[in-house]
Amino acid sequence: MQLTLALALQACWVFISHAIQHSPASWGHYDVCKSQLHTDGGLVWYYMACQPESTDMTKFLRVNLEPENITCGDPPEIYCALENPYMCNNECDAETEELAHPPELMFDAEGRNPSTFWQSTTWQTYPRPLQVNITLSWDKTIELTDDIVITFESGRPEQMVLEKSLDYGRTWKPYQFYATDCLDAFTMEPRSVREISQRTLLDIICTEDYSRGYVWKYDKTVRFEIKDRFALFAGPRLHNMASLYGQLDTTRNLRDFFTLTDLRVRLLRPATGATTVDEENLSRYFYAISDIKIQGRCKCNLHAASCVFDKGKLSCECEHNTTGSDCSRCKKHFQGRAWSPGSYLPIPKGTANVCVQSAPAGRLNVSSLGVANRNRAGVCDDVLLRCQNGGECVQQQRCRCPAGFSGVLCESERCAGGRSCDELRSGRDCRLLSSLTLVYSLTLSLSLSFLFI
Ligand SMILES: [Ca+2]
Repeated sequence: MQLTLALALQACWVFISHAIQHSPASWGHYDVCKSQLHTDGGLVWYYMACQPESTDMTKFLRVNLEPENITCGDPPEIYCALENPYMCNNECDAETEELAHPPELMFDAEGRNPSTFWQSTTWQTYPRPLQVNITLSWDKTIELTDDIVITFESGRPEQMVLEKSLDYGRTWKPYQFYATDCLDAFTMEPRSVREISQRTLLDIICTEDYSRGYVWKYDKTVRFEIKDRFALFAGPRLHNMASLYGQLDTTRNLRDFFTLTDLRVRLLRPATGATTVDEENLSRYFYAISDIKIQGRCKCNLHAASCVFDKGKLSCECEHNTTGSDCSRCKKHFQGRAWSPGSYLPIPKGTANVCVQSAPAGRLNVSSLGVANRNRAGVCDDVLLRCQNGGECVQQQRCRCPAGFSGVLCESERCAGGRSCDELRSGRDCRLLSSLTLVYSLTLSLSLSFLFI
């Protein structure tokens, strides 16, 4: 009996999953991103924020160095160790593959020994500063999802700024300052990311954590801490991403903080390992970087689950009737109301904010459109997202459905005796529908909770 019950339960479950998969109308206008998972109970849909997966963004960038001729090896040079001016066994020659250190070696696969690295010319122009800008461009807005980690093969710079651009390199803002002495270098009090709170998350700080001298020569990395900032909302182990997503949904400055089109590493003063520069041995001073890690995703305004790299350019595969490389506008003929980003929180808490079909000329009057545009798109309204079958839209947040109808927009008919009308029509016998609805609701809740773990 129990086996029969389980089999019937599973059959209904598969049928319901199938119905959901093939009937977008089940969710009305809320065809948010979802993925199918196999569980002990059968196939299950997990609903999630509509955004591409986080990935290694260094595969898609273009790198540009200033000054142009700052990479070593033309003409060939000999370098000495910072710690010992008489240990000069580092040779750079751009014409010889084994001795060349071009910029792309900052982004190749690491893990080999010795590591591969980009290297600058030496500080032969001293006392003029040895400064290098490394600009990384995506030609696309992206969002950071993990710490930026720069690994130096040379000593870490004594002064450095990480900057970002949101407008393809036209204007720049600092992300973080790095110095052995923040007051001296940038007239800023030294701070650490550990001192940042929810209230001060957007502060731009100068840190001395990553600029110590050569005595700590095994400290090779410089970080920009993304996860520590996420943790202020999502908890130390990022277990409460729903809290972070809730904040991102409502706080534009916070969203923009992690968003960029370009990054710029400004190397302002190389490691000297001392308070004075040894002018007799300037070939001890240079920059060398073996690896830069940048984890992120395409910014698609929560209207795309994937992003493609085609002909050297990233672009979102827009859903919800949106278009553009960031899905930042409605498609032609789908401008029935103002474009809005989707929400991080999936249904039932969030909304996909789909672009809706433009009404035929004359159907809408200016004042009703004005109302629709002023209000952020909700679940329902009286213009284009009407509750169906006599349902009443309550504060644009939900449809109050009349008896006999259910669904986000009251679009589904509820049949007598607890049986689904669709099933009655299709001739399937699923007497356990009411229990299944409960199971389904529970599973969906669990799915949603699972997503945020
Ligand atoms: Ca490398």
